[in-house]
Amino acid sequence: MTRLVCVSNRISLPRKSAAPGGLAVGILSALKRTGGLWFGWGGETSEGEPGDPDLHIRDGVTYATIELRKAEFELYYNGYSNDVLWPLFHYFSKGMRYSNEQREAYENVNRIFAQKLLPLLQPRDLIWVHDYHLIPLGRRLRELGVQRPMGFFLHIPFPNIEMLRVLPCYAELLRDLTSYDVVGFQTQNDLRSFHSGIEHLFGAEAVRPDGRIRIGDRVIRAEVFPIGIDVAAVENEALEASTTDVVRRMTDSLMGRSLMMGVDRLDYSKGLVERFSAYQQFLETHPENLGRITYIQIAPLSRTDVRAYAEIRQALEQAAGRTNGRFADTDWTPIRYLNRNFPHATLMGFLRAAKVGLVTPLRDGMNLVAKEFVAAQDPADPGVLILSNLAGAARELASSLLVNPYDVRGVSHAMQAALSMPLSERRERHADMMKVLRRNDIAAWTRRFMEALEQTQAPESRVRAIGSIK
Ligand code: ADQ
Repeated sequence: MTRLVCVSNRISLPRKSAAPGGLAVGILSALKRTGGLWFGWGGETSEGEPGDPDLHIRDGVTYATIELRKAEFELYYNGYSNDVLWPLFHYFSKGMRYSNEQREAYENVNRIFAQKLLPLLQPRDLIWVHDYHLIPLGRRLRELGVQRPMGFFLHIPFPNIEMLRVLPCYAELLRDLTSYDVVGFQTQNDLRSFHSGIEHLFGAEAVRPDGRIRIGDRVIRAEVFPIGIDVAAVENEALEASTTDVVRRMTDSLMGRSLMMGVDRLDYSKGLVERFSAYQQFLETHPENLGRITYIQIAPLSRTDVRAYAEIRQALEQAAGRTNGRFADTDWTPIRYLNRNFPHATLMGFLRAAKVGLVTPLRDGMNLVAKEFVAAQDPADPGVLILSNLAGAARELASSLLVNPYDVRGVSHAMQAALSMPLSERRERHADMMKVLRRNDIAAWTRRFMEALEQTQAPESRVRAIGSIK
Protein backbone atom coordinates (compact mmCIF):
# COMPACT_ATOMS: atom_id res chain seq x y z
CA MET A 1 0.00 0.00 0.00
CA THR A 2 1.19 3.51 -0.68
CA ARG A 3 1.90 5.62 2.36
CA LEU A 4 1.59 9.39 2.59
CA VAL A 5 4.63 11.21 3.92
CA CYS A 6 4.05 14.87 4.71
CA VAL A 7 7.00 17.12 5.42
CA SER A 8 6.70 20.58 6.89
CA ASN A 9 8.96 22.91 8.79
CA ARG A 10 7.09 22.56 12.04
CA ILE A 11 5.15 19.68 13.43
CA SER A 12 2.45 20.17 16.00
CA LEU A 13 1.98 17.09 18.08
CA PRO A 14 -1.66 16.83 19.08
CA ARG A 15 -2.58 18.09 22.55
CA LYS A 16 0.21 20.63 22.73
CA SER A 17 -1.22 23.95 23.77
CA ALA A 18 0.32 25.98 20.93
CA ALA A 19 -2.17 27.03 18.28
CA PRO A 20 -1.60 25.22 15.01
CA GLY A 21 -1.40 27.57 12.04
CA GLY A 22 -3.34 26.96 8.86
CA LEU A 23 -0.71 24.67 7.45
CA ALA A 24 -0.74 22.35 10.45
CA VAL A 25 -4.53 22.23 10.43
CA GLY A 26 -4.46 21.18 6.77
CA ILE A 27 -1.74 18.55 7.09
CA LEU A 28 -3.24 17.01 10.17
CA SER A 29 -6.64 16.66 8.57
CA ALA A 30 -5.00 15.04 5.54
CA LEU A 31 -2.98 12.57 7.61
CA LYS A 32 -5.86 11.70 9.92
CA ARG A 33 -7.74 10.47 6.89
CA THR A 34 -4.98 8.47 5.28
CA GLY A 35 -2.57 7.63 8.11
CA GLY A 36 1.12 7.98 7.32
CA LEU A 37 4.19 9.87 8.42
CA TRP A 38 4.61 13.54 9.29
CA PHE A 39 8.20 14.68 9.36
CA GLY A 40 9.54 18.02 10.51
CA TRP A 41 11.11 20.17 13.17
CA GLY A 42 9.68 19.42 16.60
CA GLY A 43 10.06 22.90 18.07
CA GLU A 44 13.30 22.32 20.03
CA THR A 45 16.74 23.67 19.22
CA SER A 46 20.05 22.03 20.18
CA GLU A 47 23.58 23.29 20.70
CA GLY A 48 25.27 20.46 18.77
CA GLU A 49 24.57 18.49 15.59
CA PRO A 50 20.94 17.34 15.37
CA GLY A 51 20.45 13.64 16.17
CA ASP A 52 18.09 11.05 14.71
CA PRO A 53 14.38 11.84 14.52
CA ASP A 54 12.15 11.12 17.54
CA LEU A 55 9.17 9.00 16.62
CA HIS A 56 5.72 9.23 18.21
CA ILE A 57 2.66 7.37 17.01
CA ARG A 58 -0.79 8.83 17.69
CA ASP A 59 -4.10 7.87 16.07
CA GLY A 60 -2.47 6.07 13.15
CA VAL A 61 -0.11 8.94 12.35
CA THR A 62 3.64 8.65 12.92
CA TYR A 63 5.24 11.93 13.92
CA ALA A 64 8.98 12.11 13.26
CA THR A 65 10.54 15.21 14.76
CA ILE A 66 14.07 16.52 14.53
CA GLU A 67 15.93 19.22 16.40
CA LEU A 68 17.87 21.96 14.67
CA ARG A 69 20.91 23.85 15.85
CA LYS A 70 19.87 27.10 17.49
CA ALA A 71 21.98 29.51 15.46
CA GLU A 72 21.17 27.79 12.20
CA PHE A 73 17.48 27.64 12.96
CA GLU A 74 17.47 31.36 13.64
CA LEU A 75 19.02 32.10 10.22
CA TYR A 76 16.90 29.57 8.35
CA TYR A 77 13.53 30.27 9.96
CA ASN A 78 13.42 33.81 11.32
CA GLY A 79 15.98 34.83 8.72
CA TYR A 80 15.58 33.42 5.25
CA SER A 81 12.08 31.96 5.53
CA ASN A 82 10.40 34.79 7.37
CA ASP A 83 12.53 37.84 6.59
CA VAL A 84 13.06 37.05 2.91
CA LEU A 85 10.58 34.60 1.40
CA TRP A 86 7.51 35.49 3.47
CA PRO A 87 7.57 39.25 2.74
CA LEU A 88 8.58 38.76 -0.89
CA PHE A 89 5.87 36.18 -1.60
CA HIS A 90 3.31 38.47 0.04
CA TYR A 91 4.46 41.36 -2.20
CA PHE A 92 6.08 43.31 0.65
CA SER A 93 9.50 43.59 -0.95
CA LYS A 94 10.35 46.54 1.31
CA GLY A 95 10.18 44.25 4.32
CA MET A 96 12.68 41.82 2.82
CA ARG A 97 16.17 41.56 4.33
CA TYR A 98 18.38 39.25 2.28
CA SER A 99 21.76 37.90 3.33
CA ASN A 100 23.90 35.09 1.97
CA GLU A 101 24.41 33.73 5.44
CA GLN A 102 20.65 33.21 5.81
CA ARG A 103 20.44 31.63 2.38
CA GLU A 104 23.22 29.16 3.29
CA ALA A 105 21.46 28.20 6.52
CA TYR A 106 18.23 27.68 4.55
CA GLU A 107 20.05 25.39 2.12
CA ASN A 108 21.74 23.55 4.92
CA VAL A 109 18.57 22.94 6.91
CA ASN A 110 16.93 21.57 3.77
CA ARG A 111 19.93 19.26 3.34
CA ILE A 112 19.56 18.09 6.95
CA PHE A 113 15.83 17.48 6.44
CA ALA A 114 16.62 15.31 3.41
CA GLN A 115 19.33 13.32 5.22
CA LYS A 116 17.19 12.67 8.29
CA LEU A 117 14.10 11.80 6.30
CA LEU A 118 15.83 9.40 3.90
CA PRO A 119 16.18 6.41 6.28
CA LEU A 120 12.49 6.66 7.19
CA LEU A 121 11.26 6.41 3.62
CA GLN A 122 9.68 3.25 2.25
CA PRO A 123 9.55 2.05 -1.34
CA ARG A 124 5.89 2.90 -1.91
CA ASP A 125 5.75 6.32 -0.28
CA LEU A 126 4.18 9.39 -1.79
CA ILE A 127 6.07 12.42 -0.54
CA TRP A 128 4.24 15.68 -0.02
CA VAL A 129 6.35 18.68 0.99
CA HIS A 130 4.64 21.74 2.43
CA ASP A 131 5.44 25.38 2.11
CA TYR A 132 8.14 27.91 1.49
CA HIS A 133 10.55 26.78 4.20
CA LEU A 134 11.28 23.62 2.26
CA ILE A 135 11.41 24.54 -1.43
CA PRO A 136 14.88 22.95 -2.00
CA LEU A 137 13.97 19.71 -0.19
CA GLY A 138 12.77 17.98 -3.36
CA ARG A 139 16.08 18.58 -5.11
CA ARG A 140 17.99 17.46 -2.01
CA LEU A 141 16.02 14.21 -1.84
CA ARG A 142 16.51 13.61 -5.57
CA GLU A 143 20.27 14.11 -5.08
CA LEU A 144 20.13 11.35 -2.47
CA GLY A 145 18.49 9.07 -5.02
CA VAL A 146 14.83 9.31 -4.04
CA GLN A 147 12.72 8.60 -7.11
CA ARG A 148 9.28 8.32 -5.56
CA PRO A 149 6.60 10.83 -6.62
CA MET A 150 7.15 14.07 -4.83
CA GLY A 151 4.74 16.95 -4.56
CA PHE A 152 5.07 20.44 -3.19
CA PHE A 153 2.23 22.63 -1.99
CA LEU A 154 2.70 26.34 -1.41
CA HIS A 155 0.36 27.58 1.31
CA ILE A 156 1.19 31.25 0.73
CA PRO A 157 0.90 33.33 -2.47
CA PHE A 158 3.43 32.91 -5.28
CA PRO A 159 4.69 36.24 -6.66
CA ASN A 160 4.80 37.22 -10.28
CA ILE A 161 8.25 37.06 -11.89
CA GLU A 162 8.69 40.84 -11.66
CA MET A 163 8.44 40.58 -7.89
CA LEU A 164 10.28 37.26 -7.64
CA ARG A 165 13.25 38.69 -9.54
CA VAL A 166 13.98 40.87 -6.54
CA LEU A 167 15.40 37.70 -4.97
CA PRO A 168 19.04 37.26 -6.01
CA CYS A 169 18.64 33.49 -6.26
CA TYR A 170 15.21 33.43 -7.88
CA ALA A 171 16.38 31.17 -10.70
CA GLU A 172 17.54 28.48 -8.25
CA LEU A 173 14.22 28.74 -6.44
CA LEU A 174 12.29 28.17 -9.67
CA ARG A 175 14.59 25.29 -10.65
CA ASP A 176 14.12 23.72 -7.23
CA LEU A 177 10.36 23.77 -7.71
CA THR A 178 10.81 21.80 -10.91
CA SER A 179 12.38 18.92 -8.92
CA TYR A 180 8.86 17.99 -7.84
CA ASP A 181 6.38 16.01 -9.92
CA VAL A 182 3.42 18.08 -8.74
CA VAL A 183 3.54 21.70 -7.65
CA GLY A 184 0.34 22.99 -6.09
CA PHE A 185 -0.87 26.54 -5.51
CA GLN A 186 -3.85 28.05 -3.73
CA THR A 187 -5.24 30.10 -6.64
CA GLN A 188 -5.10 30.58 -10.42
CA ASN A 189 -3.31 33.82 -9.77
CA ASP A 190 -0.46 32.03 -8.02
CA LEU A 191 -0.27 29.46 -10.80
CA ARG A 192 -0.13 32.21 -13.42
CA SER A 193 2.71 33.82 -11.48
CA PHE A 194 4.57 30.52 -11.42
CA HIS A 195 4.08 30.17 -15.16
CA SER A 196 5.46 33.68 -15.61
CA GLY A 197 8.62 32.59 -13.77
CA ILE A 198 8.98 29.37 -15.73
CA GLU A 199 8.54 31.18 -19.04
CA HIS A 200 11.08 33.77 -18.00
CA LEU A 201 13.65 31.13 -17.09
CA PHE A 202 13.02 28.33 -19.57
CA GLY A 203 11.21 30.06 -22.43
CA ALA A 204 7.52 30.32 -23.30
CA GLU A 205 7.46 26.80 -24.79
CA ALA A 206 8.17 25.28 -21.32
CA VAL A 207 4.53 25.91 -20.35
CA ARG A 208 2.45 23.54 -22.45
CA PRO A 209 -1.06 24.45 -23.59
CA ASP A 210 -2.54 22.05 -20.98
CA GLY A 211 -0.68 24.02 -18.28
CA ARG A 212 1.90 21.31 -17.60
CA ILE A 213 5.54 22.22 -17.63
CA ARG A 214 8.10 20.47 -19.75
CA ILE A 215 11.77 20.92 -19.00
CA GLY A 216 14.03 18.58 -20.92
CA ASP A 217 12.48 15.13 -20.57
CA ARG A 218 10.61 15.96 -17.37
CA VAL A 219 6.96 16.93 -17.21
CA ILE A 220 5.69 18.68 -14.09
CA ARG A 221 2.09 19.15 -13.10
CA ALA A 222 1.57 22.64 -11.75
CA GLU A 223 -2.03 23.09 -10.66
CA VAL A 224 -4.40 24.90 -8.37
CA PHE A 225 -5.52 23.05 -5.23
CA PRO A 226 -7.37 25.56 -3.02
CA ILE A 227 -7.14 24.30 0.54
CA GLY A 228 -10.44 23.66 2.29
CA ILE A 229 -11.57 22.97 5.83
CA ASP A 230 -13.26 20.05 7.58
CA VAL A 231 -16.70 21.62 7.33
CA ALA A 232 -18.58 19.10 9.48
CA ALA A 233 -15.90 19.25 12.19
CA VAL A 234 -16.06 23.05 12.35
CA GLU A 235 -19.88 22.99 12.41
CA ASN A 236 -19.82 20.56 15.33
CA GLU A 237 -17.04 22.32 17.19
CA ALA A 238 -18.81 25.64 16.89
CA LEU A 239 -22.17 24.27 17.99
CA GLU A 240 -20.76 22.36 20.95
CA ALA A 241 -18.47 25.18 22.03
CA SER A 242 -21.33 27.65 22.08
CA THR A 243 -22.63 26.09 25.31
CA THR A 244 -19.25 25.95 27.07
CA ASP A 245 -18.38 28.21 29.99
CA VAL A 246 -15.71 30.17 28.22
CA VAL A 247 -17.90 31.04 25.22
CA ARG A 248 -20.89 31.77 27.47
CA ARG A 249 -18.78 34.09 29.60
CA MET A 250 -17.71 35.95 26.49
CA THR A 251 -21.25 36.29 25.10
CA ASP A 252 -22.65 37.29 28.52
CA SER A 253 -20.02 39.99 28.75
CA LEU A 254 -21.33 41.56 25.53
CA MET A 255 -24.53 42.52 27.38
CA GLY A 256 -26.56 42.18 24.20
CA ARG A 257 -24.14 44.14 21.98
CA SER A 258 -23.35 42.87 18.49
CA LEU A 259 -19.99 41.17 18.15
CA MET A 260 -17.45 41.76 15.39
CA MET A 261 -14.65 39.27 15.51
CA GLY A 262 -11.21 38.78 14.00
CA VAL A 263 -8.90 35.79 14.56
CA ASP A 264 -5.47 35.97 13.00
CA ARG A 265 -1.89 35.08 13.70
CA LEU A 266 -0.14 38.31 14.62
CA ASP A 267 1.49 39.15 11.30
CA TYR A 268 1.73 42.32 9.20
CA SER A 269 0.21 40.47 6.22
CA LYS A 270 -3.07 40.09 8.10
CA GLY A 271 -3.89 43.80 7.77
CA LEU A 272 -4.69 44.37 11.43
CA VAL A 273 -3.43 47.95 11.58
CA GLU A 274 -5.64 48.89 8.63
CA ARG A 275 -8.54 46.94 10.16
CA PHE A 276 -8.25 48.82 13.45
CA SER A 277 -8.27 52.11 11.52
CA ALA A 278 -11.37 51.01 9.63
CA TYR A 279 -13.12 50.21 12.90
CA GLN A 280 -12.20 53.60 14.30
CA GLN A 281 -13.57 55.26 11.16
CA PHE A 282 -16.71 53.14 11.41
CA LEU A 283 -17.33 54.43 14.93
CA GLU A 284 -16.66 58.00 13.79
CA THR A 285 -18.91 57.91 10.75
CA HIS A 286 -21.68 55.76 12.22
CA PRO A 287 -22.00 57.11 15.77
CA GLU A 288 -25.35 55.36 16.19
CA ASN A 289 -23.24 52.24 16.82
CA LEU A 290 -21.41 53.68 19.82
CA GLY A 291 -22.01 51.44 22.80
CA ARG A 292 -23.76 48.85 20.64
CA ILE A 293 -20.86 46.96 19.06
CA THR A 294 -17.90 45.11 20.53
CA TYR A 295 -14.96 44.19 18.35
CA ILE A 296 -12.86 41.31 19.68
CA GLN A 297 -9.55 40.70 17.94
CA ILE A 298 -7.61 37.58 18.83
CA ALA A 299 -4.07 37.65 17.51
CA PRO A 300 -1.77 35.24 19.31
CA LEU A 301 1.95 35.69 19.22
CA SER A 302 3.92 32.53 18.66
CA ARG A 303 7.17 32.12 20.62
CA THR A 304 9.47 32.35 17.63
CA ASP A 305 7.82 35.53 16.41
CA VAL A 306 8.60 37.62 19.45
CA ARG A 307 11.48 39.69 18.11
CA ALA A 308 10.34 40.17 14.53
CA TYR A 309 6.83 41.20 15.38
CA ALA A 310 7.45 43.63 18.22
CA GLU A 311 6.79 46.55 15.90
CA ILE A 312 3.36 45.52 14.67
CA ARG A 313 2.41 44.53 18.17
CA GLN A 314 3.20 47.99 19.43
CA ALA A 315 1.31 49.63 16.55
CA LEU A 316 -1.77 47.58 17.35
CA GLU A 317 -1.64 48.21 21.07
CA GLN A 318 -1.44 51.93 20.35
CA ALA A 319 -4.28 51.82 17.82
CA ALA A 320 -6.54 49.85 20.17
CA GLY A 321 -5.61 52.22 22.99
CA ARG A 322 -6.45 55.26 20.86
CA THR A 323 -9.85 53.93 19.84
CA ASN A 324 -10.71 52.81 23.34
CA GLY A 325 -9.41 56.05 24.85
CA ARG A 326 -11.55 58.07 22.50
CA PHE A 327 -14.79 56.11 22.47
CA ALA A 328 -14.94 53.87 25.54
CA ASP A 329 -17.55 54.45 28.20
CA THR A 330 -17.67 53.33 31.80
CA ASP A 331 -19.58 50.23 30.71
CA TRP A 332 -18.23 49.74 27.17
CA THR A 333 -14.86 48.90 25.61
CA PRO A 334 -15.02 49.23 21.80
CA ILE A 335 -12.03 46.94 21.04
CA ARG A 336 -10.87 43.99 23.05
CA TYR A 337 -7.50 43.02 21.69
CA LEU A 338 -6.09 39.71 22.94
CA ASN A 339 -2.61 38.33 22.24
CA ARG A 340 -3.37 34.83 23.41
CA ASN A 341 -4.18 31.35 22.22
CA PHE A 342 -7.44 29.53 22.55
CA PRO A 343 -8.27 25.94 21.70
CA HIS A 344 -9.55 25.69 18.14
CA ALA A 345 -13.03 24.64 19.27
CA THR A 346 -13.34 27.67 21.54
CA LEU A 347 -12.43 29.94 18.65
CA MET A 348 -15.12 28.31 16.54
CA GLY A 349 -17.61 28.99 19.35
CA PHE A 350 -16.54 32.65 19.42
CA LEU A 351 -16.90 32.90 15.63
CA ARG A 352 -20.40 31.46 15.81
CA ALA A 353 -21.39 34.17 18.27
CA ALA A 354 -20.17 36.94 15.94
CA LYS A 355 -22.53 39.00 13.80
CA VAL A 356 -19.58 40.05 11.64
CA GLY A 357 -16.36 38.21 10.82
CA LEU A 358 -13.45 40.48 9.89
CA VAL A 359 -10.90 38.81 7.61
CA THR A 360 -8.99 41.58 5.87
CA PRO A 361 -5.43 40.47 5.10
CA LEU A 362 -3.30 42.65 2.82
CA ARG A 363 -2.36 39.43 1.06
CA ASP A 364 -3.06 35.81 2.01
CA GLY A 365 -2.51 32.46 0.30
CA MET A 366 -6.01 31.29 1.24
CA ASN A 367 -7.10 32.21 4.79
CA LEU A 368 -8.80 29.42 6.62
CA VAL A 369 -10.37 31.64 9.25
CA ALA A 370 -12.63 33.06 6.52
CA LYS A 371 -13.83 29.57 5.70
CA GLU A 372 -14.13 28.60 9.36
CA PHE A 373 -16.19 31.70 10.11
CA VAL A 374 -18.74 30.70 7.47
CA ALA A 375 -18.91 27.07 8.60
CA ALA A 376 -19.21 28.07 12.27
CA GLN A 377 -22.37 30.14 11.73
CA ASP A 378 -25.88 29.20 12.71
CA PRO A 379 -27.53 28.72 9.28
CA ALA A 380 -30.82 30.07 10.64
CA ASP A 381 -29.23 33.35 11.73
CA PRO A 382 -25.78 33.61 10.18
CA GLY A 383 -23.25 36.37 10.65
CA VAL A 384 -21.72 38.24 7.72
CA LEU A 385 -18.17 37.76 6.49
CA ILE A 386 -16.17 40.82 5.46
CA LEU A 387 -13.34 39.45 3.35
CA SER A 388 -10.31 40.99 1.68
CA ASN A 389 -10.25 40.60 -2.07
CA LEU A 390 -6.49 40.02 -1.71
CA ALA A 391 -7.00 36.75 0.19
CA GLY A 392 -7.04 33.53 -1.84
CA ALA A 393 -10.36 32.68 -0.16
CA ALA A 394 -12.03 35.59 -1.99
CA ARG A 395 -12.09 33.50 -5.19
CA GLU A 396 -14.37 30.93 -3.59
CA LEU A 397 -16.23 33.06 -1.04
CA ALA A 398 -17.66 35.49 -3.54
CA SER A 399 -20.86 35.83 -1.48
CA SER A 400 -19.02 37.52 1.36
CA LEU A 401 -18.73 41.31 1.48
CA LEU A 402 -15.52 41.72 -0.48
CA VAL A 403 -13.34 44.70 0.38
CA ASN A 404 -9.97 46.15 -0.44
CA PRO A 405 -8.19 45.97 2.94
CA TYR A 406 -6.24 49.18 2.29
CA ASP A 407 -9.47 51.09 1.68
CA VAL A 408 -10.22 52.09 5.24
CA ARG A 409 -13.40 53.91 4.30
CA GLY A 410 -14.62 51.00 2.16
CA VAL A 411 -14.06 48.55 5.02
CA SER A 412 -15.87 50.82 7.48
CA HIS A 413 -18.84 51.00 5.07
CA ALA A 414 -18.80 47.21 4.79
CA MET A 415 -19.02 46.99 8.61
CA GLN A 416 -22.16 49.09 8.55
CA ALA A 417 -23.60 47.11 5.62
CA ALA A 418 -22.90 43.83 7.42
CA LEU A 419 -24.58 44.96 10.63
CA SER A 420 -27.69 46.15 8.83
CA MET A 421 -28.02 43.27 6.36
CA PRO A 422 -31.49 41.68 6.39
CA LEU A 423 -31.80 38.08 7.57
CA SER A 424 -32.93 36.77 4.17
CA GLU A 425 -29.83 38.14 2.48
CA ARG A 426 -27.55 36.82 5.21
CA ARG A 427 -29.05 33.37 4.85
CA GLU A 428 -28.74 33.40 1.08
CA ARG A 429 -25.11 34.46 1.15
CA HIS A 430 -24.30 31.92 3.84
CA ALA A 431 -26.00 29.08 1.95
CA ASP A 432 -24.07 29.97 -1.23
CA MET A 433 -20.78 29.89 0.59
CA MET A 434 -21.55 26.64 2.45
CA LYS A 435 -22.13 24.95 -0.92
CA VAL A 436 -18.67 26.01 -2.04
CA LEU A 437 -17.07 24.94 1.24
CA ARG A 438 -18.71 21.51 1.16
CA ARG A 439 -17.73 20.89 -2.45
CA ASN A 440 -14.09 21.70 -1.80
CA ASP A 441 -13.47 20.60 1.77
CA ILE A 442 -10.20 19.39 3.26
CA ALA A 443 -10.88 15.81 2.17
CA ALA A 444 -11.34 16.92 -1.45
CA TRP A 445 -8.11 18.92 -1.25
CA THR A 446 -6.13 15.95 0.07
CA ARG A 447 -7.70 13.54 -2.40
CA ARG A 448 -7.05 15.77 -5.39
CA PHE A 449 -3.43 16.36 -4.48
CA MET A 450 -2.75 12.70 -3.75
CA GLU A 451 -4.42 11.60 -6.97
CA ALA A 452 -2.25 14.03 -8.90
CA LEU A 453 0.83 12.61 -7.16
CA GLU A 454 -0.21 9.00 -7.77
CA GLN A 455 -0.80 9.69 -11.44
CA THR A 456 2.79 10.82 -11.86
CA GLN A 457 4.18 7.40 -10.93
CA ALA A 458 6.11 6.20 -13.94
CA PRO A 459 6.87 2.44 -13.87
CA GLU A 460 10.63 3.07 -13.82
CA SER A 461 10.30 5.21 -10.68
CA ARG A 462 9.48 2.10 -8.66
CA VAL A 463 12.61 0.20 -9.61
CA ARG A 464 15.07 1.48 -7.03
CA ALA A 465 14.62 0.64 -3.39
CA ILE A 466 15.22 3.97 -1.75
CA GLY A 467 16.13 2.46 1.59
CA SER A 468 19.39 1.13 0.12
CA ILE A 469 20.60 4.48 -1.09
CA LYS A 470 22.98 6.41 1.08
P1 ADQ B 1 -1.95 31.06 8.31
O1 ADQ B 1 -1.27 32.30 7.82
O2 ADQ B 1 -1.54 30.53 9.62
O3 ADQ B 1 -1.82 29.89 7.23
P2 ADQ B 1 -4.94 30.82 8.19
O4 ADQ B 1 -5.24 30.25 6.88
O5 ADQ B 1 -5.90 31.87 8.59
O6 ADQ B 1 -3.52 31.46 8.34
O7 ADQ B 1 -5.00 29.65 9.25
C1 ADQ B 1 -4.94 29.84 10.62
C2 ADQ B 1 -5.45 28.58 11.32
O8 ADQ B 1 -5.03 28.59 12.66
C3 ADQ B 1 -6.97 28.51 11.32
O9 ADQ B 1 -7.39 27.19 11.27
C4 ADQ B 1 -7.30 29.14 12.67
O10 ADQ B 1 -8.52 28.73 13.23
C5 ADQ B 1 -6.15 28.65 13.50
N1 ADQ B 1 -5.89 29.59 14.57
C6 ADQ B 1 -5.65 30.89 14.47
N2 ADQ B 1 -5.51 31.43 15.69
C7 ADQ B 1 -5.65 30.43 16.57
C8 ADQ B 1 -5.63 30.33 18.00
N3 ADQ B 1 -5.45 31.40 18.77
N4 ADQ B 1 -5.83 29.12 18.56
C9 ADQ B 1 -6.04 28.04 17.80
N5 ADQ B 1 -6.09 28.07 16.46
C10 ADQ B 1 -5.89 29.24 15.85
C11 ADQ B 1 -1.08 29.65 6.04
C12 ADQ B 1 -1.29 30.70 4.93
C13 ADQ B 1 -2.78 30.85 4.63
C14 ADQ B 1 -3.38 29.50 4.27
C15 ADQ B 1 -3.02 28.45 5.31
C16 ADQ B 1 -3.45 27.06 4.86
O11 ADQ B 1 -0.72 31.94 5.31
O12 ADQ B 1 -2.98 31.76 3.57
O13 ADQ B 1 -4.78 29.61 4.23
O14 ADQ B 1 -1.62 28.40 5.54
O15 ADQ B 1 -2.96 26.74 3.61
